[in-house]
Amino acid sequence: MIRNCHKNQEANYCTMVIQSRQDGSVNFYRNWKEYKKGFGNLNTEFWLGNEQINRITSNGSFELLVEMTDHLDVTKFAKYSQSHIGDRLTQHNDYQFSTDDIDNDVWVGNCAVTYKGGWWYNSCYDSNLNGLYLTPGANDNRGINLNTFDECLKTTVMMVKRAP
Ligand SMILES: [Ca+2]
Repeated sequence: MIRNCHKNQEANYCTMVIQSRQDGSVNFYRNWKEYKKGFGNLNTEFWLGNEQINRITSNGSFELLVEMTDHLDVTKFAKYSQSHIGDRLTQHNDYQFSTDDIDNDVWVGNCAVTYKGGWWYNSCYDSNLNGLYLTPGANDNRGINLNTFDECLKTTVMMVKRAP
């Protein structure tokens, strides 16, 4: 499940799935230790773990691909490139990872507590893919959000694609 090889029209490539939200069956409001080790169920929802994500992304170039659907079943993809060898996803854009018990954001409060997730908050977010799993129309910014969607999201899959 974690390692998926996709065939698309451009090329064959393998990706490592690092996060999946599908149905709200797993609680993502967790502490630093749990985000470090990873949690959830590989068949439904999970966070692979910052330790493993660091290992995957600390050596060489990679791309982060995110596939998302909202509650109207609109699907979008986002792609983030990371070309600097040694940069780590968990320090993406110099935004440090934060959880309810470890506050590394630059805001005076703790974004992870306010927005109920573990994430690369700054002050506080453009995305919140580990936020609360909410029902449609919840109008609640603690949900699973990306700035390009009006509504909270129904599903997300975050994938790391290593450069060849
Ligand atoms: Ca803070």
